[in-house]
Amino acid sequence: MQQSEALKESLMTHPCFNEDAHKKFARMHLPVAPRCNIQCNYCNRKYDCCNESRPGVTSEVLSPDEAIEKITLVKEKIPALKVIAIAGPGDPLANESTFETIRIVKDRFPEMSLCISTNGLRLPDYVDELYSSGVRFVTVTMNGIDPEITKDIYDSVMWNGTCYKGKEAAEILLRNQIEGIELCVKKGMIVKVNVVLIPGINSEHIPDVVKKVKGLGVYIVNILPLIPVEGTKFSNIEAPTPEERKKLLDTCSSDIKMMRHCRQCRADAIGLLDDDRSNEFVRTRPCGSGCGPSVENNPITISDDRAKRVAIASESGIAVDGGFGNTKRFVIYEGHRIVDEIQIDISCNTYGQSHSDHIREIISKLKDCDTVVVKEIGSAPLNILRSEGKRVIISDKDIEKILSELF
Ligand code: CLF
Ligand code: SF4
Repeated sequence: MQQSEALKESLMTHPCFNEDAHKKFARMHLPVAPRCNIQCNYCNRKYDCCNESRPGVTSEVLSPDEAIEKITLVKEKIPALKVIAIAGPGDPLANESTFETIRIVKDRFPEMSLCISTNGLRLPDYVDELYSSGVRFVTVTMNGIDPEITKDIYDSVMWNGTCYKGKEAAEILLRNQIEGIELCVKKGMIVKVNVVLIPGINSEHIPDVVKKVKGLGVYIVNILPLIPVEGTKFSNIEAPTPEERKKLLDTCSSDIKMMRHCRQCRADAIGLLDDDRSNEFVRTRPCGSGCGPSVENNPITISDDRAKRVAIASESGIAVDGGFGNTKRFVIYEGHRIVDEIQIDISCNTYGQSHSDHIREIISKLKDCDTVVVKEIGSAPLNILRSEGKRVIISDKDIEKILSELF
């Protein structure tokens, strides 16, 4: 379908789809989509760290209302803001909050271009809704067009309530990616395909992917180098060299426009591609991985009613020494008295879906507690606990000190 004049204009100011725009115009990612419906073997969203910059990482997960509020703040400080995007930290189309958010953005900020980055699994189901909510830019991450190859890239695909593995999983994903791209193109949306270059797995196959997506009407292709991330199946694969990537980009550029200026940004990136300003706008900055000085010390008010039943993450029993997602136990206090102990099985705490299940299980085990004290906590559980009215104290002090301050 022909691009409308308005869409051509939006293309002029999109920093990713148009290289000339990336030094002048800014984008803002809204991290409203924590869940994912597939597990890629290179993805680990467990490490929710403000010091790390790569897709899937965010310093906080926002509710749609919080995201909208943040746009107003960012717009004031960054007048070059032209694109509002949802790119995780999970898959936008696996999260209802994505749709709620984009509907409000379209209404409140009609001057912004809307952009979505997805694995494509649910794309055929949502093309109409995305279009009617104003989304005109869609990125699909598609790492291959041969399920024999991609079965080694995806650990699992959750489809219609069933968890598929191996070639069957790869086939379902591919079928939906292709159908979704075709539907987007038919609607007149501009589609980019991201391909993660994984040495020894899909390097030789990428030129075929590029030819195929060109035939589907894709506008531009972005070949991203694998980032080997701790805790993933691909953590031991070496990242491709810049030369390897450049060679592929050069080979494929005879077929289609190639993106060469991608910065592999975070799910909460804000600003010009070369000048990420997300740190300026983070309200809380807790780190789930335990790295860096990210402990947030909440002031403790004596005689707070909520401090009746206090769960303290502590293995030593002396100090707060456990992170929310990796402690083996919470000791439960009422006043200075230990009244219970909650053991946490951390053997199933890997990454992706099982990590999310683990976090949900801990939250449910703490449902009777009014206050939770941990050494560190990721923003997703922090937000949930706070939304349940619990007080969360992040501290590494001795337990006695914490209790004296509380009671
Ligand atoms: Fe974000 Fe992606 Fe939209 Fe750009 S990023 S959703 S298309 S507004 Fe851009 Fe960042 Fe590369 Fe993505 S530099 S990771 S390509
Ligand atoms: Fe889901 Fe894969 Fe994206 Fe991770 S990289 S959020 S597993 S689609």
